[in-house]
Amino acid sequence: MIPFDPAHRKVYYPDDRRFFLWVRLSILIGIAIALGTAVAAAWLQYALRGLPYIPQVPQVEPNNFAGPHGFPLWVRYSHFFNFLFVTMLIRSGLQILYDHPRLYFNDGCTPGTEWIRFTPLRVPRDRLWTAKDDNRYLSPVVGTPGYSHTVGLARVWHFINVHGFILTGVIFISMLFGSEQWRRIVPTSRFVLPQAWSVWVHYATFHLPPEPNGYYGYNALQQIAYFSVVFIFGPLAILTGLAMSPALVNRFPWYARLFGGRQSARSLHFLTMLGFLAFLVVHVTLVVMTGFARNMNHIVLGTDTLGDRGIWLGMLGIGLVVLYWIIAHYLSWNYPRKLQHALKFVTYPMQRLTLNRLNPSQHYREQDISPYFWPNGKLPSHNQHWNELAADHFANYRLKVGGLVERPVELSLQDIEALGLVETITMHHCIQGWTGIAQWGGIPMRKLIELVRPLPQAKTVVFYSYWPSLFGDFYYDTQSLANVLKPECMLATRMNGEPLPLVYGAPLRLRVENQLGYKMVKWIERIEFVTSEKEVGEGEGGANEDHEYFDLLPNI
Ligand SMILES: Nc1nc2c(c(=O)[nH]1)N[C@H]1C(S)=C(S)[C@@H](COP(=O)(O)O)O[C@H]1N2
Ligand SMILES: [Mo]
Repeated sequence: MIPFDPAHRKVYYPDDRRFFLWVRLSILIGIAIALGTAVAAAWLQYALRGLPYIPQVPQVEPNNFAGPHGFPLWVRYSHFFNFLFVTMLIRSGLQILYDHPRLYFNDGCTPGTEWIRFTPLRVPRDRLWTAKDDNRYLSPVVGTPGYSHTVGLARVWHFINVHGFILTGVIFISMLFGSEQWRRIVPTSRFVLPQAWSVWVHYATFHLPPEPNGYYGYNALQQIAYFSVVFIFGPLAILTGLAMSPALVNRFPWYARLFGGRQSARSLHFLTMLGFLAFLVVHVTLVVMTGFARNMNHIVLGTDTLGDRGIWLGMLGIGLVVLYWIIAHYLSWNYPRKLQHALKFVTYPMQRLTLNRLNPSQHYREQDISPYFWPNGKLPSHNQHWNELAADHFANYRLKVGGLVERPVELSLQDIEALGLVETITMHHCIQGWTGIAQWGGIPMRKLIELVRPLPQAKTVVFYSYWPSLFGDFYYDTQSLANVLKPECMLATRMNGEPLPLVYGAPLRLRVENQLGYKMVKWIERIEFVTSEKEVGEGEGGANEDHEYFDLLPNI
């Protein structure tokens, strides 16, 4: 247990740390029916006709076996690194999931419509319940970095490790097709399905099918399982992961629809993870049951021998993976700032070349507007000045715009709207994982920039809020001048055709559609043009970047 001071303890180690899992009944019934049918069919066949015949794999003579066999060095290393990266992706992924512990198939994330939930709490409707209130604690034994409100660092591990995962996959698949090894896992025989069924009948009725020596070949079900993991789960995890990028989805909304929507993509991403986990459990069980020492020698040493060296070296490998989890936990809690910067180093060059260049262009229709929209951030209701302004509907509000500009201004809400009110219907992506579609009315940031004329050295725009963030400092965030000049970046005064509600940021909030929600400051008090985000706060680019290690450039 990390020694937290009381303020941090409240955030990272809350009193309510209960584990809870709820799954929609219809989904449980669906799974039970599907599994039950497959098992029942197997038993029926066994009862009526006995165990189906599975052709013996020809007894292999190692010296004259013609097909691809054995486990070359690259297979063994890919196997190890894949295990290392996948487990870290699962651990950090669970931590991200626990920041919004509900999964949906609708993009509005309406409470009560989730199909699975990892929180015992129902969303109260009689008081303000923000998405951050809904966050759950995850034990560091299961998640990286563990505890609660650690999505910033969880993303660091997720996005750094995904590079390793993809690289391993690319090397493995290239080598697979660069050699004859692909024949081992790509089903080419038309008998593979019926044979896989026969193997299933064996397993489902608690029989072991005649076991081929894995050094030379696999049984049909095994081949299909390996094929699925490599060619279906892997790519699906990557593609559904991409479907959660605000920059990508706001440029190409059809991409998320390929998966049935943005939340459906998030659900599929989770289900793919379950697929990997289920595979892992079955795979390890069968490795142990069908000749543990020999199987371990295959994959660890690359030999078809019977000694126990493979077991010991394999255990050492697993130990290294666990050590990696422990080191990740240690680094997260001792060098979080360094990790945050490491992510910049790893992902920003690519983001700048690709995702960050995409111009938001969403065209949702009015009927797409979400019936519910999760609020986030605490209302500035303890700020006397804001309260007074709110009391007469912000008639006395003056937005102050200054810093490195030729013409500092103070603008009332009418002045702002007079710059040319426009409306867009867009999808909001919160770092926690939830989304919502709403119509926003306001003025493009471009208009304000034309009015105040930033000096040439002004490269960054700072938005200050009336109210503190999670740890008590004032909420602010920054944008590059280049990004606020993109289409659909606006200062919003209206939501869904009404003046901006208090909860959603009245009198004024930012909308930047190609990035995550925390960049969109609500309850804006003033705007300042500066040379760099380094001059403000702790210099990371915003309150969340300073204190929660979120990224400066969240296109993903
Ligand atoms: N001032 C301020 N602005 C803020 C926040 C906050 O805590 N304080 N939270 C941010 C986050 S994390 C999100 S997701 C969006 C939520 O906007 P919504 O309440 O309209 O959904 O506001 C952003 N702007
Ligand atoms: Mo957010």
